Amino acid sequence: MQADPQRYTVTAALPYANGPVHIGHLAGVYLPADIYVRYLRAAGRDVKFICGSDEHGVPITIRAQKEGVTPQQVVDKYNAIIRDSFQDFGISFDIYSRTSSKTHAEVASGFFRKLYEEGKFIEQTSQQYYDEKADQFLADRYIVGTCPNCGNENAYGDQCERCGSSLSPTELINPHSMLSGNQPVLRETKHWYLPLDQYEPWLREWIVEGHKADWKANVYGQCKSWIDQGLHPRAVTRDLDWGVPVPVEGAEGKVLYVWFDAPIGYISATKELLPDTWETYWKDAGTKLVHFIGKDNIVFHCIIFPAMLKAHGDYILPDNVPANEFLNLEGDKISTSRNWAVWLHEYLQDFPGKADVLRYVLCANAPENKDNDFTWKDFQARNNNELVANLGNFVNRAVVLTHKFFEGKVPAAAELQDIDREVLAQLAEFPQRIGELIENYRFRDALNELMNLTRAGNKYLAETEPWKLIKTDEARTGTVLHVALQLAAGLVTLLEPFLPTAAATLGTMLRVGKGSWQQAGRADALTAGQQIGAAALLFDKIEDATVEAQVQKLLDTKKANEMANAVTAPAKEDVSFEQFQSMDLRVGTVVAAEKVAKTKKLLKLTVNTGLDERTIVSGIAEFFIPEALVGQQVLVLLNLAPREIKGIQSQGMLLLAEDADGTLQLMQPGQAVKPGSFVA
Ligand code: B3M
Ligand code: ZN
Repeated sequence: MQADPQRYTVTAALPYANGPVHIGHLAGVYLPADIYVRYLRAAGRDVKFICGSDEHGVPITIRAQKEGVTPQQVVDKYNAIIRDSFQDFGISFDIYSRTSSKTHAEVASGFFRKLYEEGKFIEQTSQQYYDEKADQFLADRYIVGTCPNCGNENAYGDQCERCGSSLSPTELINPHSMLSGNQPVLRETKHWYLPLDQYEPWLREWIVEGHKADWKANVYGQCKSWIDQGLHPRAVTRDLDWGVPVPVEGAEGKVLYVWFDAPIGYISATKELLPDTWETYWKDAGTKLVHFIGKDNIVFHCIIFPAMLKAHGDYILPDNVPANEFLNLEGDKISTSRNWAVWLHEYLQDFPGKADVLRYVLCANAPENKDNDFTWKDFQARNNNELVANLGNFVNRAVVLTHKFFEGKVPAAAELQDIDREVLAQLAEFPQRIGELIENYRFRDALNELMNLTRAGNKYLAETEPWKLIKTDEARTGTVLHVALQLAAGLVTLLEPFLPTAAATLGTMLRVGKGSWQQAGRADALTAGQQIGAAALLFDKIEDATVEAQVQKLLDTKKANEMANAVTAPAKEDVSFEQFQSMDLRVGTVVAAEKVAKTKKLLKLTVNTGLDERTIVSGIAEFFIPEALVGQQVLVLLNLAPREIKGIQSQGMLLLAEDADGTLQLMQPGQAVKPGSFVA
């Protein structure tokens, strides 16, 4: 680990501009990166926080095809949505760029050309699937066929989503092109490969030996297992018409592989931000480079990109790559295609002004070392019990009592007692303690420590009871509130990396700006006699109904997915016309209905069939209120042999439509007809 760097380059994975961002992205990558950077800034370090949209590659062209628009339209749309979401959640990038920028095309092609000219690539021809009708080579994702392992007929050329096995396109049985539906043919094509095998000894030394101690166990473990399995040359170009064109002769119709150009996007974005000094942030050994990513990006950032940087020769290597595990949602894997996600832009529509609450919950429950689960119940509990009852309550009591007893002026501290000194001593320790945790990428623990500080503040107030003390000892009450206010003022700085909006509101309340991290423990931000601002609530309670509505939204999603995926049952065998005619199907009218005692599903109906009034027992109790059925017309199979159900003679059967999710509806004539009319 680089000990005392002169400056930091901090990057966060470039999200594909093919969809909005959700809580999993925020929790796994952008929030920890933002906390880290905000902390470094407060500690007075020189840091640049770099991100942007990843706008190339097959994910974009597939989305374009699905939406019936051009790739450019796709990236324009989602780049704007993603950029706004990050801004709304206070992710404080110094630049949020795009890999479709002109600078990026120049930097990425320059990078490729240097490696090409220095003979760092190997050229190889191979057979790849070609769609003769669409007149193009097919990326893996554009080929569907039957999975050789599980028989799924919709497996992709790179993966079967049903059984999870990874595939190559030629393994698919009966492959066809997603573009034309045609059977693709194999054609020869030439590509450039980065010979990762040549970098294996160096990677082993750099990672396996060099970063065993300071990289997170999940990151280190993945890298080691990749290296142990042996590395192979990897193609860095593709046959595609969307991307950075391969800048050499004889490469018409080819672009840089998206995972070649995207990480270079970090460099181009820095160049856009700092046209004159960007090189110090990428080439000077005094710079500490840190990549925040999700776990599915580890090999690209720890093996392939470093090998590219090494091959190039001018660049520094990452000091750390703090990748997180995944966040699940209500027990299920977050999934864009199943719409199983809390989308950041939708969250803010439902919880306006509550970006900090989500930041808090996602950090407190971050999937730092294992996959974690986000639930709305936990969200509510953390807001109500931790933000409102702990943090908000402490600050509010200090500020309100100061207004009540001292006209909103910071009271002077008289002689300090042990209890005052203890709480101030705690405050003094916190900046360093929290700072160290942040520098070690332990954001959950850091936030937990911060909450320990506000817990200590609450305990202090509960023990000193200034609201009672005022009746007997005004000077002592002043001291207590002085101490409490200094603690609150320290929080303005310490809270800021985690909850920037709350920190700013608190700063306005106390009329102090955020100070330097190192001085946040000094308890001298406020001077006796200084006027403070009005009390404002930092957080408010989230009601049951509010989170229940969110859970309902997810249940609706689940149901919609089930409906969409439900398979229609296969056709039954033919029946003769006579068989059909033998069934006495008629319209009847319900004249009475009641639940069958001690059953969940059964209703006892009395139906006027035109011939008689008879009893029919039907399993529809979960879907109808008995009273609402009275007067309704129904279709009845009259000559079904009578059966005894729960001791009741049922004479006939109601015809019902059963939806894919099992919901039942009555079959009814479009307009009222005379009971006893035939259904034919
Ligand atoms: N766009 C993959 C992803 O969004 C990819 C990251 C690029 S970082 C250089 O997960
Ligand atoms: Zn399969």
